[in-house]
Amino acid sequence: DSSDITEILDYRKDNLKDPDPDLFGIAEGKNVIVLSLESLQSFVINETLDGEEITPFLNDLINDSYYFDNFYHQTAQGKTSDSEFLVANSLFARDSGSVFFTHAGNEYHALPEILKESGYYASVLHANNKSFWNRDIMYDSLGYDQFFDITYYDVNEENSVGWGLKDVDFFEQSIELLKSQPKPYYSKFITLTNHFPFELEEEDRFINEFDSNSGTLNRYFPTVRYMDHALEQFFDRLKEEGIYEESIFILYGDHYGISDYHNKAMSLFLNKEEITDLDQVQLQRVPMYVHIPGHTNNEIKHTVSGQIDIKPTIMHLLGLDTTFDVQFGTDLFAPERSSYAVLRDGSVITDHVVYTKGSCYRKIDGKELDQLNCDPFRERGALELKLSDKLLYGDLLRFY
Ligand code: GP9
Ligand code: MN
Repeated sequence: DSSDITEILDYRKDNLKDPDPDLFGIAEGKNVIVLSLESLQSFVINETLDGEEITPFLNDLINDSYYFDNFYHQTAQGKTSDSEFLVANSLFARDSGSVFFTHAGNEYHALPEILKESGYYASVLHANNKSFWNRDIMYDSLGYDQFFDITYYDVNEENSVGWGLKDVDFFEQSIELLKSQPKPYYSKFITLTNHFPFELEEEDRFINEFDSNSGTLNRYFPTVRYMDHALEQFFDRLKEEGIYEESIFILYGDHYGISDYHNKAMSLFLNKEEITDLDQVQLQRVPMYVHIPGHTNNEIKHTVSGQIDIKPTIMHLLGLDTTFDVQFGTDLFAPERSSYAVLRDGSVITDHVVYTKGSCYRKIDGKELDQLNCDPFRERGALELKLSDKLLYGDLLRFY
């Protein structure tokens, strides 16, 4: 009943963190362009393969962005849709199955809806069937005005590979759709080419495949490189169109692309003897950028964080108060934020320790520690997952 939400509101109140006053409202009235980057993991950033940069554009972008190098995906079986849920609500998605299917009828107070209340137009651009992941239903619940699905794109044999429309063509065809919208807008792009099984045509291969016993990992590098290229072209086009200067950009990897099934090949790439449970957690880091054109105080931020922190971050950048919004994340720029992330399986990461699969590790050297060193963080993680699940399963925002 309605009293159930009190516990959640109390927890939220105790953990509220004030925004950084220098950044609060810095992007007020600007378009927000969110780029959900398919299967992009942090281990490729600033790395080379056969002497070639894997992500040259994304590497350069770090220099004029806030880049978060300890940022984790928090998804489970719902993959892309889980990341969308986390970003829209600052709530956890389900530990199994897909919340987009099971709880599309819930009451939410999601980011698109909130931004609409502030005069924004909210949309998603993604060249797939609208019913995939039950998006057409869920997007209504989250408050989107528009879903530019596959029917808005010209998709044919020549411009498709793997799962569908190639990223370069997707972005190019999206320019007109973007321009058709009222301003300011909040628009999320979901890329597709860097999706398992990472298929690519010869003409789009700008880097070699890796050489290991995993065809999946081998093919991953050329498709990541291709996505990086598509992003570069997209930014160039946005500059040509004058859209770039009037927008801010949030870029993040949606979830892992390479599962632990490929650990042997992964250890070869990473030059490690083996991939430990600690390494496995660290491999769940995904790139996260806040890029504000014209902004100069950029830096690499090491705060441990995750996708659940994106909603409060965007709200504060736009000058919106989050005090009364039910969120389990914290603004990435909040000076008092605790450096901390909990993954959907209950693993917890801080600056110094990682708790995973029942063990507590010291990050710096991988040494297994006494559980006491992780207990407070493990308990906090378990509580947050429990409260978030309670809200989800009880549809508790109905009472708020
Ligand atoms: C499908 C795309 C990929 O529309 O978002 O979904 P995923 O398999 O990554 O969850
Ligand atoms: Mn995905």
